[in-house]
Amino acid sequence: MNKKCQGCGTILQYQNPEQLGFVPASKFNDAIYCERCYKIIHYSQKQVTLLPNINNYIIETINKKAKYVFFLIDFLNINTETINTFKNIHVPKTLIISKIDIIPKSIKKETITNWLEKNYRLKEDIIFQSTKKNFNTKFITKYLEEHHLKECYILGFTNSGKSSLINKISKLNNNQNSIITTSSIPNTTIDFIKIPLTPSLSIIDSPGFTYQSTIYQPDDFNLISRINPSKTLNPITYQTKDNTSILVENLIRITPNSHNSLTFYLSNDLKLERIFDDKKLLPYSQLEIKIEDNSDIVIKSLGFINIKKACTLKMQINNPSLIEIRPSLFNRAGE
Ligand SMILES: Nc1nc2c(ncn2[C@@H]2O[C@H](COP(=O)(O)OP(=O)(O)OP(=O)(O)O)[C@@H](O)[C@H]2O)c(=O)[nH]1
Ligand SMILES: [Mg+2]
Repeated sequence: MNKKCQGCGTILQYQNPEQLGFVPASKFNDAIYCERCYKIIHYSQKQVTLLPNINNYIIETINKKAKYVFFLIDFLNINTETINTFKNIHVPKTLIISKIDIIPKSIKKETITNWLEKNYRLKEDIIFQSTKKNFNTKFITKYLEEHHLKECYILGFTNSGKSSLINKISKLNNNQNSIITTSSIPNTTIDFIKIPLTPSLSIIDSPGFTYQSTIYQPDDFNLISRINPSKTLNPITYQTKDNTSILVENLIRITPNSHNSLTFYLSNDLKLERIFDDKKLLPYSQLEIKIEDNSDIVIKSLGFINIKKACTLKMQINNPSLIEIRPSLFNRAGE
């Protein structure tokens, strides 16, 4: 039988250093991890892992095989792409809003749940979880025991925190330290990894779903790690006048056509700047977007911007397909 890497699930091989699963021949017999995982774990090495798009393969496998799925989405990545992927899973499932340590305390969980149910028409159970704060990490094993389930799959887009959560659960159950490789670089987990928790209970990690497109280039490790928030979000509000633009680094420029209030829900490590003239135009075509009262502009793979008043705004971004508009999470009338 093929030997698999414990860190990423891929099949170990010693024939081709350019391909996934490589281990030097001299180390092959004793190897538990592939060279890539070894370098991520011991040297925090960052490298691009380009996987073919296996989103459909994951969905088909799960819909055929799985008895139960926990699907992770973190607060900044709630959008039609992640939610529709959740909806394409046709086995019993729970939605987990992961990394809730990044959600500002002022935003109540019930508000998010109500809004998810209403705006995205979700009927499944929604729970909130943080591996970092050890919040609701026991929920999954408890759920499996109570429902007499022998195993479940943990699914979600890349970087949603699946492997970190499974390592935590494994530590809580059998005091085993991190087995699966985790990192802020996309596509860390390559294939399914089954982790036994007790003789009759297992949890299965999965390769993350990949986004159709992202605001970052796959080798821009600096931006990728800054986009991925490690601390509670500190939303920044700008009151804008005519001709005021807000820049999010050299990624986005946004210019409402009248007085307005814009609140940015993005990683604190991104730099925002208010500018009053046309000097810092970005090298992207200018879009005109009509916004209704109290809407969010979602920028997939980055976060969202709340716009208080109906307006037309100009926006520059490298990839317009990353944008979607939705009724705000903070629309009290809609709760
Ligand atoms: N703030 C915060 N960050 C977290 C939490 N859990 C995981 N992370 C971070 O999120 C990043 C991705 O974590 P992983 O566990 O590797 O994510 P994954 O879903 O397994 O990613 P893939 O294997 O690429 O699909 C890492 O930088 C983690 O440190 C959490 O509860 N809170
Ligand atoms: Mg993983």
